[in-house]
Amino acid sequence: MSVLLRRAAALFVCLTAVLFLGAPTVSTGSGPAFAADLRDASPAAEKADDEPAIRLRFGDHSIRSSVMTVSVMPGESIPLTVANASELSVRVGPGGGEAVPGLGGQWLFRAPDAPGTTTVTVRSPGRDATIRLQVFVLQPWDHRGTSIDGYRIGRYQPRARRGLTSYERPRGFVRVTERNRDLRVSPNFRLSQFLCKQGGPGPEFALIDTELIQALEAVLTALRERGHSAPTLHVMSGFRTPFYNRSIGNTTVYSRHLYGDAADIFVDADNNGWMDDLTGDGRVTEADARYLARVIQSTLGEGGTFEGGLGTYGPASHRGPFVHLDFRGYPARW
Ligand SMILES: [Ca+2]
Repeated sequence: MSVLLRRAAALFVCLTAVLFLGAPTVSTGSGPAFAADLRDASPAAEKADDEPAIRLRFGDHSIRSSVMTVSVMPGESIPLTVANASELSVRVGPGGGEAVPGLGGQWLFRAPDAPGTTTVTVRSPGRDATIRLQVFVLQPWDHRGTSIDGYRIGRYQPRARRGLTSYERPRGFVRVTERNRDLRVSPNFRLSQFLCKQGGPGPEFALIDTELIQALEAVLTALRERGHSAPTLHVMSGFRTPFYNRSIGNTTVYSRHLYGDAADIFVDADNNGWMDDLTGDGRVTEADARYLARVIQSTLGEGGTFEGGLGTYGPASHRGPFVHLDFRGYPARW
């Protein structure tokens, strides 16, 4: 997102917060009815199996799965709207936070003041639809020092590449615990699939990006439509701390893995730890990675409109072919 867009979004959040001042503080209930919405007329045939019948916006994100993850800062207020349902129930917890109904069918979610994990469940009885948001309340970090609670983070570049907000230093991290590490972050993915490989004896920290997870779900659906019945995608590498990224020999200081919106993936329906033969030619080569990249490209944006990174890699001695996907904010192909 451009700086201008980001400022507009910030202004919107401020204005929304003003609208909500003085609203009653409740965690459940029904929002006011929406005016008729032209977008209601979109054909149902475009919907994927997992796609819910209500269109939920949580801050900047349009939520496209019945289960999705979002990350927020402690105490942060995020506007929440559903464009095509009048009767809504919004439930928060048990990890804390609250949801307040406001004007024009909007709700305002206020995150708990302490880092941790909570949920927001939005239900429309009229449309028989439910969306559950897994909310990670990030542990704030000011980038002084190089570790949090003994977990090595390393250093992020203080200057955002190209001035893009996507390259600004993370405001905080998901604190990974035994309780949340296997949480389902979407219908077909778990938090544990995206954690940094550095591990450690103490607490771990991570970043997980909503748009990345939504894209992986969409790609999985597209693969299934093409007859590849994988239960999930194998994530070879998701989040990496700058410390870990350096330790495995990477010299790039702006890798999208550091920002939590990159994944190195392959299709592994037979679960043998290696890319499947997607092209059906009896061999597993870079052509299979290119097949996957084409599916990703056509799912995320025809004609090169996808504003992210997409690259293929052929097999090496210790691993098979794979595809790198990220949400850097501008198109890059290799
Ligand atoms: Ca092949």
